[in-house]
Amino acid sequence: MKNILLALLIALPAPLFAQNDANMGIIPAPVSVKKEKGEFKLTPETIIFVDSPDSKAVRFFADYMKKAGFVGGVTDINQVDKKQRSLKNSIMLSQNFKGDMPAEGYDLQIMPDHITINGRYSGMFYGIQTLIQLIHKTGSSGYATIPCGVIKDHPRFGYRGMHLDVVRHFFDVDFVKRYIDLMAAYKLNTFHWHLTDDQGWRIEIKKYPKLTEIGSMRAQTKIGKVHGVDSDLFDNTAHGGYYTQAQIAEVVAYASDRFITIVPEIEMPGHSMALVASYPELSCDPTKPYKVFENWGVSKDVLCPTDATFKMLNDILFEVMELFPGKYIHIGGDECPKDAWKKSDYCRQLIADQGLRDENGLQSYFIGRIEKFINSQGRSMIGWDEILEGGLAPNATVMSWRGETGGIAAAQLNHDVIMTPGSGGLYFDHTQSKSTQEPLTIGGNAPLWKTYNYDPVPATLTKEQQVHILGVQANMWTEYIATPAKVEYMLLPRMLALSEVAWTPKVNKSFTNFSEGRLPHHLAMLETQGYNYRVPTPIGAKDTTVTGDKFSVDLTPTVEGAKIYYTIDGYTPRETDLQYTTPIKFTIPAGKHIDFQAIEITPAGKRSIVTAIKMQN
Ligand code: TNX
Repeated sequence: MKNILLALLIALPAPLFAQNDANMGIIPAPVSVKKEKGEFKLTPETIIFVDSPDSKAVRFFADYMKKAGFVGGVTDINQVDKKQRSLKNSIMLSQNFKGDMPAEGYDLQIMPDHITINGRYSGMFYGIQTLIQLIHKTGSSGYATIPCGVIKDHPRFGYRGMHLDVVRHFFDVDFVKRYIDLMAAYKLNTFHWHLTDDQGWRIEIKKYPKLTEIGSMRAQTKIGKVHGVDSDLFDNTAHGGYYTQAQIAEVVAYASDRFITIVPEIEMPGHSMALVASYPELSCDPTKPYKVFENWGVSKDVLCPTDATFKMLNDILFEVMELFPGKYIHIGGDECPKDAWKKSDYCRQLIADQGLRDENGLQSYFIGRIEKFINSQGRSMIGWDEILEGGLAPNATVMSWRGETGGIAAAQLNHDVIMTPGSGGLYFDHTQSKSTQEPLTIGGNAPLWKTYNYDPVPATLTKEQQVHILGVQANMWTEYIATPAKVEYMLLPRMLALSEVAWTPKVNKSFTNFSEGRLPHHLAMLETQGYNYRVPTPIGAKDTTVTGDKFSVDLTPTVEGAKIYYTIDGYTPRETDLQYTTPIKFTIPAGKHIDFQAIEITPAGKRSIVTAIKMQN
């Protein structure tokens, strides 16, 4: 038993920082942490008391502990005779405590002889996530230990989102669940599932089977960048996939068990070439041949605003709403070229009949009609910030992606807003450093510090308008991300920074404490769980040129247990080179230079990019 606990708890030796760190190593940093002396020892005899055995949070914890080798299960405290109750060596999960708690909040008390978590629904779940992060293995006692402290916590924002584009590249149910696991561990609560686009249709719609028969498969895929050197090269390999309704239901339930709501996105009227390829009669020119888009960028083949189109979209949305019980349905609305509408007599007539100004007005008319249907079903609509152009639909929530301008304008119109600007480091398809050693990406630069420092609430808004900022989301567009390993590389560690943006009070944030004090342990834990991630370059190492005759290089690994290797002979460092252990002093003769190059390699063999400090005199 003892050994099982040792082997399976995702525990690593209690790191020094956890003892020193003011946040006890927790990500996202809590609202308040009071460290206490001592530790709780988790033993096979520990009793887990609960007062709501059937709640989702309790079931999650019971399942987690079982997988970790703890066979004791949970005990309903109401079934235990009052006189026989002893809290000694117990963990008490209480949802029926007296008093108020901020939304999604929890209190966690760890004392040497017992632990208590008070929290309701997601609040209890987040208390459990924090507790799991605090479980460490010690060398001496052989049991897992949890450092003592008192934590009071609740999120800054109610909407804490992570998006995944499963169209440009398809990812199967198992991977989507893995992604959801990560979100849950870091207290994100909304999964924006981008299910349809020009390059594919990924959700079974019973009434329109051609959507998946035709629309889920593209014949081939663009190689490299749209405007790259060989911009007319394709891979000659079919790519596709879709989720059956049963699979969707499975993922919705899996997410719900982890207090994650899914926002499904069905793109319209643009980004819908897969739909047009399946049902050409919904385009403005049904005589044209259409195929599922094989290129990246924006296709000009969009939906025509006919009654047939609205009927089919309503039918599709109806099935979508049956599958996804959440409040929000995302209808895209972004990047809709108006070329096809401009050429269409039907559209010209519709603009005149409806008294619209132009094609932008027609886009508003389109979105407005869809919103009416969504609202009639008791749901709310989200759209990308283009839905502001030509007039905003009355109840729409705006997702601001082209900077914050759209979000600010929408909040000033008293509409709800979710901030997700690419300029704020929230486009996780952007590169994580300016080094040419980074893998192919769409471009842009979104280093970890940029994501971390983003603040979703623009100072230009009044207090009343700021209330409309529901929260924040990062987006994972996958044009240039074809594999699960690369999704994880682009996601981690930036998603941990996002989690702190979404959860932690601004005054508690510190990039140095996050990246140097807490992240190294989390990356080591993620590694033991089999996740891929980008190994941040060692602290103190960056591409730079310095001039002078004397230098000292002082580096620290960014992942617990990782090693740094270096060269000074111009060769790329690797594990066969000298290991960096202590600061090194260099003296550079006049007119000479030395290139100090370093690489960090983790216990599992993951490698950072190579950084070079050119020291010249
Ligand atoms: C813009 S964000 C898009 C996506 C692309 C993404 C690439 C948005 C509403 N539209 O279609 O995949 O840029 O970064």
